[in-house]
Amino acid sequence: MFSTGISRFTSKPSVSAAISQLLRNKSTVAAGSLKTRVAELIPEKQAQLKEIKTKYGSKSLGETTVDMAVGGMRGIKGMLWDTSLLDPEEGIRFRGFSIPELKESLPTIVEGGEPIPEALFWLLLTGELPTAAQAKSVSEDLNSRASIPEFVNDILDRCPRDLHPMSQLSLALNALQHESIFAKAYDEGINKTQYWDPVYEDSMNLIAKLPLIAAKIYSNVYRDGSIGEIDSASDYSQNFANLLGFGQNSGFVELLRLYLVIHSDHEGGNVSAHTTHLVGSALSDPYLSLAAGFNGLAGPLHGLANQEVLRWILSMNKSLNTEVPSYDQILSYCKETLASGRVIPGYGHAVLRKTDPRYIAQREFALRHLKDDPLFATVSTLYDIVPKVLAEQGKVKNPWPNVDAHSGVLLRHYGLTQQGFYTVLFGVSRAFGVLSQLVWDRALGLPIERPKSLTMNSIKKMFE
Ligand code: CMX
Repeated sequence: MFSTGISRFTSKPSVSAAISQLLRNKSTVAAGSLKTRVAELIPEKQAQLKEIKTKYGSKSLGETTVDMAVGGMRGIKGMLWDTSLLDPEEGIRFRGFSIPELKESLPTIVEGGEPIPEALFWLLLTGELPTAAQAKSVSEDLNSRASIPEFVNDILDRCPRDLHPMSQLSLALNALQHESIFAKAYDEGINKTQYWDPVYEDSMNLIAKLPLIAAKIYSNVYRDGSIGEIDSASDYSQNFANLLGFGQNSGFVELLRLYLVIHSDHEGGNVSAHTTHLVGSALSDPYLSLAAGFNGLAGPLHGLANQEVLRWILSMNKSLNTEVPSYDQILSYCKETLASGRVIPGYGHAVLRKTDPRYIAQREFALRHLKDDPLFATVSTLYDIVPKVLAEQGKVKNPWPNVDAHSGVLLRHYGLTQQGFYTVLFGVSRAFGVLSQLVWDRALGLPIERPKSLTMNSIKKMFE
């Protein structure tokens, strides 16, 4: 039984009441919830930041060279990002936890199965591992906030089918900004010490609504426009899979849980995270900030690479007229790609200098669940070939695979074959990370971002 899962938007009385409460300088926090825990932690973290500024404010974090300034600010330490940290050799740690450690410690739905993104969200926001009951309370909270206004649905229905799903996602988020509690509270004069509260509310609402928006885009572009319903008793990934029409496939649901966890956060400097943080620093609300971040994620050197990887592999198979190209055939295809001035998608990274642990987590999933898939065989052969080919070029700093080299083959295995949609899935996951940090940006009172730029002449003058 399908329904649109969409309600007509009216300004909810609870929203106005929450804003009035905020204007009276009172938080809208219910006992025992994730929000309570964040509220309890804020004074401690504010004190920590104050101490860092007092003790170390005048210390140098490192040198900035001209190469760094003209080379995409590579390696410049210039941002506070507390939810995760990326080590070039080891890869990502979320609040200190590596991906294998997350798999050991976060609550799961299936015994011994994949961790769930709601649990990771608790960890990202508080730095503390949630109990299964706390993770469930987040699932329930998100389920209760999931409906989307009808006008957003109408906007999506009017999009041409060939408008890229990422553009549709960005459009929907900008329209959904109509619901921003932060924007309304700011209009009505909220005290800056309370900013984090409506940013938290907007962030929860956004994360809750993303599956309905994403599924609507998926169905409009690739199916008949109808989507399933949110089941208040299910977790986020089961609901998202239901909406997409894959909910009956338990393998897909487990994959989605893993996918949503590992794509969520990758410290602050990557394009989607940095953009969300930058735009948010102007006190643009979470809807506008995340939409901006998604526009960056939609670039082929960033999140769109997951679409590009599968497209590139499938076009190789098509040109060779085989499902299982040989080692030599793949080698020549890689060389042709480089000779034609294109990148090999899914390989390389601006910070990592080893195989991405997010790639390894997906490879382990494939070895457990789809080891005989012919496309997985090709992905594995590419892992043997591409690093050597890239290293031979002599200029690529990291020849190893990144997260995007593996996700497509997994999704395709379970029937989600439309590569144009893959970056939308990345976006739904990325929201958990960048919005967690956005709540803290406002709780810590971080200022508007404004680095210094230079002209070519001014650089010359400095050194000549
Ligand atoms: N294929 C071909 N050339 C590559 C390459 C690849 N996979 N990775 C890097 N290079 C090239 C760069 O284009 C650059 O060439 P020029 O000097 O001619 O401009 C040179 O090697 C040096 O680049 P680098 O310092 O090693 O890498 P950057 O930090 O500049 O770029 C990245 C990092 C990810 C953009 C790059 O490796 C790339 O384009 N990879 C392919 C696209 C991709 O998979 N992106 C997804 C990244 C993960 C994510 O954000 O989702």
